[in-house]
Amino acid sequence: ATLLKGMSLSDIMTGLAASGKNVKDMGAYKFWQTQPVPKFGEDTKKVEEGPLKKQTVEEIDKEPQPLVAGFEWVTVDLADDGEMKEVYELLNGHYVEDDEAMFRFNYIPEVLRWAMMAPGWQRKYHVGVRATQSRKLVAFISAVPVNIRVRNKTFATSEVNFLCVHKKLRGKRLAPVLIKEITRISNLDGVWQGLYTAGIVLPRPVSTCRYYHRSLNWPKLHDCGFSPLPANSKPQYQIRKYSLPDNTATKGLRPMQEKDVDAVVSLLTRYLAKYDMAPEFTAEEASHWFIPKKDVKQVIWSYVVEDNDKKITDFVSFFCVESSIIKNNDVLRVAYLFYYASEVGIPPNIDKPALKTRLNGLINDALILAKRAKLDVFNALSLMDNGLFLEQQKFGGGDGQLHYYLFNYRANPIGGGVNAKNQL
Ligand code: MYA
Repeated sequence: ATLLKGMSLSDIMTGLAASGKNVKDMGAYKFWQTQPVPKFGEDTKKVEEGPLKKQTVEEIDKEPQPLVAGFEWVTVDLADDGEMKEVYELLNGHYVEDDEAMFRFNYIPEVLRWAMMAPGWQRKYHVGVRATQSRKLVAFISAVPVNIRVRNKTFATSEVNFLCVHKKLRGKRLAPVLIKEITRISNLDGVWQGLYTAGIVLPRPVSTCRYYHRSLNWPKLHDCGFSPLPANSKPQYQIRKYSLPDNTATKGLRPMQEKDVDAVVSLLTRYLAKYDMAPEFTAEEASHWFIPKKDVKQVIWSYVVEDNDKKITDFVSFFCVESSIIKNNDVLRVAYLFYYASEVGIPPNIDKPALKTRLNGLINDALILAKRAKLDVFNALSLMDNGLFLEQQKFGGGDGQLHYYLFNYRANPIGGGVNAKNQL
């Protein structure tokens, strides 16, 4: 999973992946068929949206399920540098890889702190499994609270991320036990819905996006095998194609500061209103997710455009997650487009040509700023209004997909063409 992104539909989403290459027959999902999630093949007509299963806190087990002999549950203290290092090392060695095992996410402690210690975080949601004898951390799962709006209903969720089982313990059905434990902990807090993303197909995505990539440092991407040299091209043509100006062009663009938080929340809330699924940000959350922490390695970059009347008219943000290049011990510094908004794109008065021009300007500036921050490639998904700039900004379609899931919530598909209201 990647972090919660601009989780919203657009007119360019690729549709549901119910026929994707790695879909199993429903009966083969031995665990997922027991869980409150929609199944493949059901609900082909429009459904009433809402929870699938209703329970009360009294019905929930007060203790975790026992683990197999030799292993025990722990809560991990991410405020402790030693324990943070253990989580970092588990993920660095065993977390998500691409299909060809060339790259593996390298979530550094600064990013893990940003992702898992967001407003409302609680230590009990940082769940680990240790080998009783050696004390080694061998599995992990986490969640943070997120309020999510699906069409006109907003509800509390646990956003689950960083599910990881040590390579030597794979295939032993430990993942379902971790998922049930994070569900139990959420339920005891009165949280009944979950939100998560994964590269694999599970029953059943509410939406599916494709990854797009824009080179910032073509020679490095070529050397590590990320970007092939196209037929009939030469390295210098690729370098020229992806070259960028030294300076940004949008008048009034500057780094977002704490004093901008309320204006950004207002702008973003009004902008996200056009999508069928989006998180709701409080000022505290916006400050956490968008403003870089002092004195630590920067993980988030956020910019606003301030006009002559000191009004904030636009916002754009991206974050960095490294990937280890497995063959040579180097890392790729990967930018991910995060949230953005513009006054010209707010319903019901969207000026689509003006929005297209504005977003192309803002994203081009984001590319320049990411390059200046020494990031190697800029990723974006097929969501929000990204279709208005991906091609013009020289993003190319990747082979990765990201599936979005809701736990214990029945929802109609969110994606292009499904609901005319979603189309710009
Ligand atoms: S997505 C990132 C997941 N992590 C990785 O891909 C890292 C590398 N891989 C591993 O560490 C392991 O392969 C994992 C599976 C841990 C993924 N999401 O224990 P097993 C099902 C959900 O024998 P292992 C992220 O972090 C699989 O279909 N289920 O398998 C978001 C099968 O079930 P079924 C998954 O390979 C996580 C069962 O597990 C995933 O040893 C959101 C096999 O178990 C997956 N990514 O371990 C979790 N991968 O038989 C759900 C496999 O039915 C949260 N499986 O096919 C739900 C909401 C909960 C909160 C609710 C609040 C109310």
